[in-house]
Amino acid sequence: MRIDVVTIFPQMFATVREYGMTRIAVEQGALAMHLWDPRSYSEDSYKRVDDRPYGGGPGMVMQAPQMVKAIRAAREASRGKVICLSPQGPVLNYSRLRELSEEPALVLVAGRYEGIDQRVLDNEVDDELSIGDYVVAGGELPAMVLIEALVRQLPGVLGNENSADADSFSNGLLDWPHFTRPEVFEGERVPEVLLGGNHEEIRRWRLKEALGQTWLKRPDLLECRNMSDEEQMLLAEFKAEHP
Ligand code: 9D3
Repeated sequence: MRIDVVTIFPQMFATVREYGMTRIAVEQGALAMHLWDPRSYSEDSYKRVDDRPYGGGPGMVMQAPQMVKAIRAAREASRGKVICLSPQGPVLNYSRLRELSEEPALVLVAGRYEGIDQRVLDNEVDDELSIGDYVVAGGELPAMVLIEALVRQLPGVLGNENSADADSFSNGLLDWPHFTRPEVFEGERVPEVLLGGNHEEIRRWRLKEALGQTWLKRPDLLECRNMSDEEQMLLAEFKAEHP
C-alpha cells in the first residue's frame, strides 16, 4: 500500500519508518510512505503556512495556497483518495479500516493550529476521519494511528499473526487473558487448562474468557453480535462463575 502524508512535521513520521510492525512493512515493501511538506510550497521568505482567522478569534489557520499545492503534488504522485484527519470527521472503526485497507493508495492530510482553510477541505479532500472524541494537537498522531492500524490489515506483513480473524474486533470480542513463563509468579499460578495441552479444552476456555471479558468490560460489543449455541452456553457458564 502506498501512503502519502501532507504534514508540516514530516520528521514525526520517522516513528513509522523506524519502529515495530510499520518498519517491517516498509522493509518488506508492503508499505511505501511519502511525505509532502506544505512549508516547501510557501512563497514567502519566512516559509509561513498559517495566518490569522478572518472574523477574528484565537489561534491560526492553515493557508489554502500552500496546502493545496502540497495536496495536489501528493495526489498526482499517488492517485489515491485524499483523507483529512480531523476532529470533525466520523470516528474510525474496524469496518471503515477494512474498507480503507483495500485501497492501493491513500493521501492523508494532517492539520495543525485551529484548522485548515475551509476551501481546501471543500475542494481537495474526499473524506474526513477522526480517531475519537477527544482533542489532540494535530493530525500527525491520528495519521500514524491510522497507518499502524492499516498495516496490521495488510496481507502477509507479519505472517499469520496478522491474519484478519486472529485480530480482536474482527470477531467482535475482546482478547482472552494471556500467560507466559514463569508458571508461578508471586504465588499466582497459570490457569491449569493452559498447561495440559488439550487443544479443544484450551479453545473452549479462551472463547469463554473472551466472551466473559467482553461481557464484563464492553457489554455494548455483545449487543450488536449474534451468538452461536456454544457461545451462549460458555457465556452462561462464565456468568455463573462471576456473580
Ligand atoms: C475548539 C476547536 N477545536 C476543534 C475541536 C480546534 C482543533 C483542535 C485540535 C482543531 C484541530 C485540532 C487538532 N486535531 C486533529 O487534527 C485531529 C484529531 C483530534 O484532535 N481528535 C481526534 N481525532 C483527530 S484527527 C485529527
